[in-house]
Amino acid sequence: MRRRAVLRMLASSPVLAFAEVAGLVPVDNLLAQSTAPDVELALTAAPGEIPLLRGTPTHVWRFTGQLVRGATSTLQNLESSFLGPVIRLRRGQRVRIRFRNRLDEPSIVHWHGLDVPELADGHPRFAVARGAEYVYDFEVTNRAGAYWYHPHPHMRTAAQVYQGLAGLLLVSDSEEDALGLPSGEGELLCVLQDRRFDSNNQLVYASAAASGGMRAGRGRGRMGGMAQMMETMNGWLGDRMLVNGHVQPTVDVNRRTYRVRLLNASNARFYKLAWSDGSSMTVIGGDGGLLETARAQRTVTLAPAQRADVLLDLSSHARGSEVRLQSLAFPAADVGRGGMMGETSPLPQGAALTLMTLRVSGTQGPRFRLPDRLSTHDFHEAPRAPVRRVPLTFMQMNWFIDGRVFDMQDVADVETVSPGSTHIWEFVNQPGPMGMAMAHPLHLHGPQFRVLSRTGGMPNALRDGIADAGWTDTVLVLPGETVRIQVTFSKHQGLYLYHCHILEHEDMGMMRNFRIRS
Ligand SMILES: [Cu+2]
Repeated sequence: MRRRAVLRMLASSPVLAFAEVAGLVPVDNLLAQSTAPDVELALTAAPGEIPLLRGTPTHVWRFTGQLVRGATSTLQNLESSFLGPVIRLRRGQRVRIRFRNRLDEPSIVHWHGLDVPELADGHPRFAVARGAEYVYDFEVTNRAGAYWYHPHPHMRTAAQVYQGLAGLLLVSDSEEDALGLPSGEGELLCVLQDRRFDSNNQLVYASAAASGGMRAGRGRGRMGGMAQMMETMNGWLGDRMLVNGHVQPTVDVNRRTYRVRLLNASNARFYKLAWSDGSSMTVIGGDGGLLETARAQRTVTLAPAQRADVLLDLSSHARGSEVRLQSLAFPAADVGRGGMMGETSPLPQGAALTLMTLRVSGTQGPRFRLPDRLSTHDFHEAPRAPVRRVPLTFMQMNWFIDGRVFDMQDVADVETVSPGSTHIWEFVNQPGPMGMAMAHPLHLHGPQFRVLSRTGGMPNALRDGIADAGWTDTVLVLPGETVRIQVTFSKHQGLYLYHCHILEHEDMGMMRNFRIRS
């Protein structure tokens, strides 16, 4: 038997899965006997401290990485940031990641956007306790693109990400190499987040007080329980903007073309991104890598978990000029809300924001000439694929997917599909009894999918910035809209998740399993 086949067999064995979860068998040792990975990392989640604001350092939870095997360029630490290291992988690499949990609560890591075997996907039922490890083995089959990683434990995803646990995972391949896109200093990685701080520079998060999850005395809100509940229902918003873990940074740039790789790693905030000088948002890629051709957009709408790959040409900008990355104002109602109470967050959805400032120096750098064609997509519409209608609703003070909420093991018949099968899922964002609805970014674990159509809904300021042009893993469904996606499910069998990526919604149960089974 070939070594790869042995690995697959081991990885899909239910006995091994149980043993691994129960910590009975050193699974990694078993696997190590059958094959050696191209890249091996250790990734540890632990409490830490970061000087974020003037004065007292901020307590955070953070991933730190160690390279065990592979090129030194695999891990890139972001300078004095709470974010995890940027993990750079190549398509085709076999990867082993040893996750070590040093938090006082269970956790597990999900590789957002990657199509990996069930045991490597980070389902909450695989969460490990403090002191325990979980070993991931997978092969990178995704196209080049900006993916990311974050915890996925039951009902604690929002709090753990908010405390700082997230990082970029960049995949490259030969198709992307051939373009010669700006790299090195010509590549600006921008992880967008919002946070709220107390007067002692500590993170404030609502449900921490309710669940007791955050360490005593740290970052507790002082609001009433009802207000906190409403905020959680609508998604927790911060009032300070962070890029790569820095509060509204100013970055010195040269007169050249930049590849700006944007990730919205906020729990709940939506961005309507634009450059302050009116420069075009030249979009070359989204969640699932490069588009076939570039698109010039005035704005880019980025819902939680979504990515955008954008070119910015500063080659003719004047020395000393500044370009700010902004989120333009839009009506809060365009995101919507689930509660009946008024706005309680200090900086509502749709407030005009400055995320970072680029300060142009006199140094001239290379200008990138955009090719007519960026990449080739192997996509064909499947008009005869089965259609599943998936209503998104607000009832009984909770968010539902097709009338159900999350249950660790539960899968409905309509949520069971065969490996490699193609389906059309139609997300219908139905206003509730009081007309209440919210924009939900729906994420499917596993392969990237395509948006076929977007209909209905009221005029919405966020719609202009939605491209629906390429491969995606998180589709924004605005209030009142019906969005059809075509998805070809993974060849890997097992239990996977689909959920809203407003992390408070996910933790409230706006998440379901789907099962891939032949
Ligand atoms: Cu949602």
